[in-house]
Amino acid sequence: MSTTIPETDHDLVGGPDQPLQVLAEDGTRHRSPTLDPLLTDLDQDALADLLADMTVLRAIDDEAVALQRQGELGLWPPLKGQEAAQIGLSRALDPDDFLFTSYRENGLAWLRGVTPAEMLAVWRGTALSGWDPFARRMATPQVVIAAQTLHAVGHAMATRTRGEDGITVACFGDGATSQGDFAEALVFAASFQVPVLFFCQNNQYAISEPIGVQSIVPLSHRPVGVGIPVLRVDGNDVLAVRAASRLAAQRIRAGGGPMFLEAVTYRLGPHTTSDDPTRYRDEAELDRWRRRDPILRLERHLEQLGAPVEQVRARAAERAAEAATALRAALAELTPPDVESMFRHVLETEHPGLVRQRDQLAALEASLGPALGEDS
Ligand SMILES: Cc1ncc(C[n+]2csc(CCOP(=O)(O)OP(=O)(O)O)c2C)c(N)n1
Repeated sequence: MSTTIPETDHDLVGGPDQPLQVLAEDGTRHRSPTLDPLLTDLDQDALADLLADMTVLRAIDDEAVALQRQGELGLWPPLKGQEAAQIGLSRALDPDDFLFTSYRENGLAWLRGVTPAEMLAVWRGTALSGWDPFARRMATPQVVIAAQTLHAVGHAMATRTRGEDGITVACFGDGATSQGDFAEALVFAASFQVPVLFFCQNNQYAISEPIGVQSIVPLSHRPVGVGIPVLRVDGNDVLAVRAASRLAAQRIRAGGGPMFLEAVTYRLGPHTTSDDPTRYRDEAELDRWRRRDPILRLERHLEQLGAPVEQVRARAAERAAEAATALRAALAELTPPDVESMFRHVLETEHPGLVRQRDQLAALEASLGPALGEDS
């Protein structure tokens, strides 16, 4: 039996599901009765800062891709195109708020003060986990798709029980919404009115699976079914994401229960540096989304405001170059761990199976003699 795959990509074409937008593609400012009241604090300098933030994220991402191509990193999941979503969310949160993310939110990690060495360690293979989650108020990247949505709900329940301030945010992609973990997290959050924000960066693909195959309705329709209110926002519009994230965070902080925010965006690069996106999407689609580039859009807006855009761009480029240099320099701090350490933090008490594996590995290593490239 053959089935028809729906063609829709639920993008920005209008209709009742049109995402909230403040900046049009050409940089023109729309009136948004929902979002405008949350943007009154933004003067030209604040807009220039947002532009610089996005430029920095793009630079660290480009640099990390280059490092991977030069053999310095094993893998990298590019965030290019998703800068507005990550900056918009980040700039709406309080330092106490706690984030649970997947592997693509390296921009959020950067803004949480994760150091370049901490960020690169996992991708270089010198650490099993990158940083102290409590110091950064951000768990280390989750690779098991959607698992962090459950962790976030549990964390949010715990903070409420302990009477702590701060909301919990679960960040994930469109593909994660197809997982059972996500459905369980939604139900639990709704039933117990948990102070959690579900933040979905819908970048249109779960590796090669387009959104039209994953869901025949916008993803933001799903939480409504369990009683979680939603916002759907243009994820390439940094002002809209910032305002919508603030709105959601305020509501959750005030005891309003969970919320779901879908940021409709696009991954301009490959899924990871091991992926070849030309096998599953065409140039025309890419061009369409390049025109919606979040950085260009804010630049155009600044131009329309009569801001000194050349100067703003130059300052942003300076910060971006510093960040990229810091990233490359961090490689020097990353030394291979002692191999035996991978057995150390798995279980609290020693387990015979693990001890056997550790001894087998030690025997294998000893039988191989000095490692390749080492002076004998
Ligand atoms: C439970 C589980 N199933 C499958 C995979 C393999 N996998 C890795 S990334 C990915 C796609 C995730 O897509 P999405 O949630 O949209 O996030 P994005 O990578 O687009 O940011 C899949 C299926 C996995 N890591 N975990």
